[in-house]
Amino acid sequence: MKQANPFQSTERRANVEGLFHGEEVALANRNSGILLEALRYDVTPVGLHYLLSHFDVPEASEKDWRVEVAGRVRTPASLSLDEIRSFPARTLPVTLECAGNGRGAMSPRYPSMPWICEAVGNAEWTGTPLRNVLDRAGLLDDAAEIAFIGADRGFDRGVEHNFGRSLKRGVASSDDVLVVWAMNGQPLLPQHGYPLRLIVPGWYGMASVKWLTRIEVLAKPYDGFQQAVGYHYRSEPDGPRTPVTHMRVRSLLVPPGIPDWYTRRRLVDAGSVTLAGRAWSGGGVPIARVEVGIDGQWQPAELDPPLGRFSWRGWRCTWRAEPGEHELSCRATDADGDTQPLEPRWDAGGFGNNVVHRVQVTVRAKP
Ligand SMILES: Nc1nc2c(c(=O)[nH]1)N[C@H]1C(S)=C(S)[C@@H](COP(=O)(O)O)O[C@H]1N2
Ligand SMILES: [Mo]
Repeated sequence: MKQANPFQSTERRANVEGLFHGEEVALANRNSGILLEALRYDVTPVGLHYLLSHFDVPEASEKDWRVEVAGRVRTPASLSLDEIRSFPARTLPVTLECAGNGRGAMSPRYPSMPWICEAVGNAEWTGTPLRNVLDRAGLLDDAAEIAFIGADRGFDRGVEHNFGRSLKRGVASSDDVLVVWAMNGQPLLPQHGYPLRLIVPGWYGMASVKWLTRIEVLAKPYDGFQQAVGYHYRSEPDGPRTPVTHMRVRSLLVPPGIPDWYTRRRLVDAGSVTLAGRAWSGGGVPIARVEVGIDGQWQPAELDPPLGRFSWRGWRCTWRAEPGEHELSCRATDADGDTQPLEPRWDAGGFGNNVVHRVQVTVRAKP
C-alpha cells in the first residue's frame, strides 16, 4: 500500500501581507545574511558570508566523500576528494547572491526565507573547472544538460527530493564553472557545502549546488524539483513562468555612522562623510556606473578598481552631511544598460528584487 505523503500540500502557499510568520522567523534564524558593515571587505570573511540551505546540513567526511559521474558519458566514475583535487586548481573571486534576496521587502510577499537585501557575499573559491571532470568522463554526443545533486534531502510543497540543479552543456563547459573544495583559502565549512560544491559565477546562488555527490549527464532537460518547479519568475501567481538564471544588477551601501539597536536607523555627525558600498551584476556583465541618492538627488560615485569579472565592485563618494533627517540610496547600472528599479518589481515567489537600497540617517550638528 502506498504511504500517505506527510507533507502533501493541498494548495499552493499564498502570498501574504502583514506580520512575518513564525516559520519565516525560524528560517531567518537558520540562514543568515551578510552584515551590511561587512560590505567594506573586498573578500567577505567566511563567517560573514550569507548562508542559505533548504534542508539539513548533511553529515560529511572528506575521507569517504565520493562524486558519482553518471549518465551520458563514455566512462562513468566515482571520484574521491583526492582525485578531484589532483585536477589543475583555479581560484576565482565570485559574488554570490540568493535569488530570493529582497523577498521580505515585497508586498504581498511569498512565505519563505524573508531576505530584505543582505543575501550576498564575495568569496575566493578554489577548485577545478568542472570541465576537467567532464572531459575525464567523456560526454557523449547527445549530452545536453548536466545535473548536479547535493547530499541534502527533504520536502518542498509535498515533494521529497535531494537538492539538485542543472546547467546546459555549453554553460557547464565554461572554464569559470568550478567544483570547489576551499573558500577564502580554507576547507569549506559544513554549512557552505563541505567537502565539495559547485560554483557557477554570474548566476543566482541556487545554481551553486553544495555537498555535491552526483553529476548526471542527461540527453533531456533535468526535471528535478528545484529546476522544474522552483526558481521561476512569475509576475502573477498563475501566470507564465520564466526560469531564474543570472543575477540582476544591484548595489548596496555600507550604512554610515552608528546605528540604533532596534530600528537600525543611523546617526552621523555633520560634515564630510565618505559613503561606500558594492555593486555587481550577473553573467559577467561589468558595472558601468553607480549613483548615490541624497534625499532623491542622484550624484555619481567613483568606482574602485575591479576585483575580477565575477566579483562585486567597490564604489565611494563624499557627502557633505547637513544636520537633519536624510535618506541615502544607491543605484547601479551595468554595461548592458540594465539598472535598478526605485520600487520592487513584484514576483509571486519573491525572486529577483533588485530595488535600490535606502538607508535612513539623522545628521547632528558637530558639538
Ligand atoms: N545542496 C544544496 N545546495 C545549495 C542549496 C541547498 O539548499 N542545498 N542552496 C542554494 C541556494 S538557494 C543558495 S542562495 C546558495 C547559498 O550558498 P551559501 O549558503 O554558501 O551562501 O547555495 C545553493 N546551493
Ligand atoms: Mo538562494
